Amino acid sequence: MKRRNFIKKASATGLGLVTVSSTFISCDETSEKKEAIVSTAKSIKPLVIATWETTLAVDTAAAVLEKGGSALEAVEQGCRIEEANEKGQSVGKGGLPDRDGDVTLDACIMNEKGDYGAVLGVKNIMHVISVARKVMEDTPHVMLVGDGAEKFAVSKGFEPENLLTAASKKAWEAWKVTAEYKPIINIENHDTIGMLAIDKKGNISGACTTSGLAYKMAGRVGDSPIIGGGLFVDNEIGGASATGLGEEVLKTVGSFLIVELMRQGKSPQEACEMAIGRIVNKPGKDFKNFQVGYIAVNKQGETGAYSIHEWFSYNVYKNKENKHIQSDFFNKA
Ligand code: SD4
Repeated sequence: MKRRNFIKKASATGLGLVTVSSTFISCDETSEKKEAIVSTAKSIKPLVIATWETTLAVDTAAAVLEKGGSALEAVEQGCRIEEANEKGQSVGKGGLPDRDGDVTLDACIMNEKGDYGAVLGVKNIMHVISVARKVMEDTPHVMLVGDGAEKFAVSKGFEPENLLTAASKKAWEAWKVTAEYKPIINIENHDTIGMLAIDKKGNISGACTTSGLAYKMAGRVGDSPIIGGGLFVDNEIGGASATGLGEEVLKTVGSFLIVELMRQGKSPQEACEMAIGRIVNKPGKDFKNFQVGYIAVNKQGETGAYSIHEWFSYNVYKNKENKHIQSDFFNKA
């Protein structure tokens, strides 16, 4: 979308955007003049959207925003709730392990400046979302993997601990009886949390954290910690996050695709639907046996979500209300 149209559209939504000359704010490819968009603080209502039924996580993030905290702080604090929730077997402590019985976590975070940090395949550290933030803020890098990420976390004061709970160990032992793995809808007990927030200043940030697919091959990494795959944020346009079979999200660079479609003028809902379309419309794609779900938000605070199958839901905090919503989905057959 052209900058001028975007400004017009934003003004029509009552966000009270103003333009000022600036040299430090980016402009679209065609504009000769550099223009900045500054949101007037009064007009912005904080917003949070997160995958699955993550009510407490969303409430936690919303509380940060209502107190005037940043979107970045909100998504980190929100994701930490799920990482500490041992009952959620796809995130943090209590996550289902890989085939070898090791719980390995992936996470990433992206701020309103377009900075990004991620950790991949980390053992023994529960709050990997916070480690990802440290990678972003305290290193010249964007990704740390495996032992290096764990060492870095420990150097930053994170306490190593065993993440395999008795319940997850029991589930893994039951799985080992047949040791058959194929990605079947919901076998992963999906509850990877992807979260996007807009703070009172109008800034957008996002975060995503997961233990990945249950009983994955050792070393396997999915979409969740990969920029543009499980998460992407562009503070001038919006953000998107993914859950489900990471291989399919990665092959279509799903979250980046959604943000780019919004840049071209699609609503968050239309963009999520088109990104699911990219997956299911590939020739011969047997999408009946796997799930992918997307959430998105744009700069105007409009939200969208879509999945291949039903069994996808999300939470939205808007106008001081936190609602759990069943996503619309593609495969209605
Ligand atoms: C992955 N997308 O590792 C993650 C899995 C997931 O809920 O979303 N689980 O592929």
